[in-house]
Amino acid sequence: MANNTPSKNPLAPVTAAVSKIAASNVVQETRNLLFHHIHNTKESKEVFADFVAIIRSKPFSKLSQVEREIHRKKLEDTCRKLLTRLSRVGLKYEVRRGSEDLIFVFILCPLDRLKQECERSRIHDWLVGARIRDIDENIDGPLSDAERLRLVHDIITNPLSEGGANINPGLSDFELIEGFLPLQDRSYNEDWMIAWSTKWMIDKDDLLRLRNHFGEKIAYYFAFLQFYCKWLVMPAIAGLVTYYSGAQYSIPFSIFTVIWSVTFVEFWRRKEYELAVWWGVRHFSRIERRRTEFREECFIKNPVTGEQVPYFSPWRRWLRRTLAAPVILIFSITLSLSLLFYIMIEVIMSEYYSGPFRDQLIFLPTIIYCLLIPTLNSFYINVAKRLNDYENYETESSYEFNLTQKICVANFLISYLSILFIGWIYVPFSTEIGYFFQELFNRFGFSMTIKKVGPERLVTELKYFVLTAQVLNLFMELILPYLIRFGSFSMKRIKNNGATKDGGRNEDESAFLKRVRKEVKLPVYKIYEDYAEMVTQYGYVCLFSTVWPLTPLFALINNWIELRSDAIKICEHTRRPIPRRADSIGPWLDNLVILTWFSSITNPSFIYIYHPDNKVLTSPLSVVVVIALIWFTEHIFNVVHYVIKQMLEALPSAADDLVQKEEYELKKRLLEKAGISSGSSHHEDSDDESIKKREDSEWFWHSGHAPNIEEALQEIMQDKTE
Ligand SMILES: [Ca+2]
Repeated sequence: MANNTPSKNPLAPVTAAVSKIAASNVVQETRNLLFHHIHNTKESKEVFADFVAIIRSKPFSKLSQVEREIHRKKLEDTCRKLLTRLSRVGLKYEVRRGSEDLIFVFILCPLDRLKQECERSRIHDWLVGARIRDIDENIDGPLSDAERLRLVHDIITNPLSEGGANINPGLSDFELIEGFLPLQDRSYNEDWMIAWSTKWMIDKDDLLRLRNHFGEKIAYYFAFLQFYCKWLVMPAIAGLVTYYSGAQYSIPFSIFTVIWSVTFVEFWRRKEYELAVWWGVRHFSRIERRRTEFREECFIKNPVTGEQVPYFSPWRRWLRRTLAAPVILIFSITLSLSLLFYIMIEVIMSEYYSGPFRDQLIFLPTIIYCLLIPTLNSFYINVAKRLNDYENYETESSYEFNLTQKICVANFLISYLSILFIGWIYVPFSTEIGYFFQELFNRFGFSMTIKKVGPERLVTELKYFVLTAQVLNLFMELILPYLIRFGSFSMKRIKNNGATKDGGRNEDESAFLKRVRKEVKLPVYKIYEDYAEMVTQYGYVCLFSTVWPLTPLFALINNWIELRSDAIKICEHTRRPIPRRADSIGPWLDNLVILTWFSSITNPSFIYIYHPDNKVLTSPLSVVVVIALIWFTEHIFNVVHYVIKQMLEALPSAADDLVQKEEYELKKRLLEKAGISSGSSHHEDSDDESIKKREDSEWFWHSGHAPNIEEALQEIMQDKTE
């Protein structure tokens, strides 16, 4: 297949030279140059493909004759366009019918094309200052799985002007394409799960392996989880000691919690930067590509590169953001009121009400909660998405950042509001609230009893939230997917009466297609949910540990399991994520900072209200006193935060050394290149796993030429409904 990449590349002169070299080499030569491989003697018929494009059609048997023709035409157009674009950028493809409503287009990037893209991407990164190592660094060595997939995904989705095929699932011409799916690497997954379930701690090398396989974005999540888990050991021990010493609302433990939170966040900031340097993604945000959904106002000249780039005025974006603010505010108020309404009903039913139907009415609050809160929340998430789309962000990370911040408002309200309400208002003013309801009930002729509510009510509420949240999450992530799959499997069995057509030309292919179908059925991995779970839990630890000192211990136990169960989730219960780069945990760091700041308010406030030696809250004046004290501690917190930050900055970091070393090496190598020394920078021979797999699956791919588009279409367009 020809390697005719469109030449409107911004780096045209450089890449043109590169592609000339690449084009002159036959696949075999490049392969020897680029990757050193060992023949795999073991007979294996696994197909090696970079991606599967999933095209979902409507089931033909359910359409009328006319609709069928229209849909068939649309399907054919999509496929034809897809295959044309793929072959134009030099990718190989094979088309198979997956099932009645699925078409699979398997995509493989020839090695020479991969090398070409690798160089293009490296040069680009290097020019804009994202990488500081040499541009041909690593090119002689094997590419990591994550890098290979990312590059191929770039070729598929990059705009035509940048040498890509500009295929974006779900948009205009490619509406019927559901997405691109990298296939799970079963041997890697198996090794991963065995490794992590047989050791106590995840080390640096484990994370590197993870990053090489799934990309930095996923690796950052696990790095954060591991780091957080390690840090929880300290408060867990302190909490355990406090709990068994019998001290209630312990002041030392409370101060410890706040200082621990600040230190944790600042240390993570440092760690995050070290990882970015170590993984070579520092300054990645500078080179992030534009979102396909981004709509420009006009084109302007980039002051650095001199290229014409699409532009959207930041002022206009700010205006749009200000429009979003009242919407978010109104929703927050509605959600808060609904939550308060629910809590009040719950309190009345469980503690005051003693009239008729009490046994039945006790379930009323749960029913209200289940009907109201998830509905409101999903409605809000939809609105937030629309608002965020409207704000028209240029890069994926800025889009994600703003969406996360919007959604987190709701998340935090749902997670913390009821605990705060019970701790700050309900328990301290229980007598007043009790009299109010007694009067109200009497007016309607119901009877009720007033109970004095003690601080244990707050502890019960917190325990309920912390423990149920953890058990529920584990169930949802680990057990529910099995149940759903088992359920749908048996349903299918009953429906099909055991007969499933596997398709495929031979046994190996049938088995392969069966496996692909299975992976396509799985949901897409949403990293957002995993982060939200962890950050919410961090909130419970730093905001409410004073109330129940065992909170960090339970968080620690949960997270140790979480590290493993999330690994299983990615391997077994979701599609393999497309590797993405990242240089931090993004918006979540800011959420950690906000929660930490908030902990400087909640911790002292609970001490003032509940400490056994303190009897302040007896008059309205005491409320003023509490607020004044909180204001005071909050200021102390800011000073402490500043000091810790300064101290950390003064400490030398391993990352700084690494950056300096890289800069030094780079200069040295550039000098060598300039002819001062021979540039013998070839890496050690290494066998690349993916090369072996690639060769073993050659039977699947048409040799030399890709199948003719018409020929390929024939394969899938035959009506298999009869
Ligand atoms: Ca999780």
